[in-house]
Amino acid sequence: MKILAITGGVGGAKLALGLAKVLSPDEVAFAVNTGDDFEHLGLHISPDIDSLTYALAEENNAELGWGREGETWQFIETLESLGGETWFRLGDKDMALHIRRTGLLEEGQSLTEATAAITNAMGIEHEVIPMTNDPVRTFVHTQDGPLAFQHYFVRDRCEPAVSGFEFQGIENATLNPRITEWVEGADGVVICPSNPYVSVDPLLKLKGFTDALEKLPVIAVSPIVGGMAIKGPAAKMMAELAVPASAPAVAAHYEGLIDGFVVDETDRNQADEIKIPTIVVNTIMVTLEDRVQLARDVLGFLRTFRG
Ligand code: FO1
Repeated sequence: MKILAITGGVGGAKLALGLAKVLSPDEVAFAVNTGDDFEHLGLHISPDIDSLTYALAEENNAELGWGREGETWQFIETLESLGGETWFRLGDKDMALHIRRTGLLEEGQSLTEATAAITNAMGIEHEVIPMTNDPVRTFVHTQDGPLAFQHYFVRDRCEPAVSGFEFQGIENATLNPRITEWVEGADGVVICPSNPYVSVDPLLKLKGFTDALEKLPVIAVSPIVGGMAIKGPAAKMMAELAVPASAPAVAAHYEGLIDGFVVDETDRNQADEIKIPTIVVNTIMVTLEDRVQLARDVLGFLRTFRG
């Protein structure tokens, strides 16, 4: 079975690892959000690509939810002592990746080529495909005006109430041709449990992406369990957007695009509110086995849609 997995950062990356354990590099590729990218300290930083990369390399920092495990912080602490900007925490090993990517981009490589150079160097065989090679920057609309995503998410700790989102550059951004090519021969698409508004919507808003998915079965896994996001501000955003923070509300967000939905056991009693075929399984991924089991459940569900 050949599928495209769509993912953002932390939550989605967990299922991505499960899928990578179950499917070979010619059976699954990962399309990842780049709307969180930003220029910082002269570096091009791609947080969701990095979360996915570290997850696939099984080197992600589990307690932080981002960055690399076994990290040290000499650089950022020294930068602090020199009066530099340190609200965005960059670990010593993580810094090497940002410097390597920035160097490759400055040599004229595309974000896709730079990402491939890094994933290859880290022994990752599966393809990590940035949603576009063009600049797209997510802004969050708040009562005090638009906020660049990392300022909202990290500097302001997701405290400002959101009223909407904007993906600057999305109109002129070209969907990564590798995604179009991969989808050509695919049997289905899995939307991993990432934030629908800021991690998945940027991909869906790229010209041509939803058309490319038209003829394929698309399954989404709810990132909301029991009215809460496992990680991140999705539930808070939904409340601020006057949308119920519930699995059915996420299914409704993807209405028209998805053919099937996956909800956690916790939300079994809400499954019948969802108009499209829905399965109820454990979606809370603590162990590697949880990740693999969810991947198997999702793939089994996807197979029921193959005409
Ligand atoms: N998130 C934080 O909450 N605090 C940080 O200091 C931080 C640093 C950081 C460095 C590199 C990186 O790739 C991600 C980092 N993140 C940090 C997470 C990042 O903001 C989020 O992963 C995404 O942008 C949202 O998914």
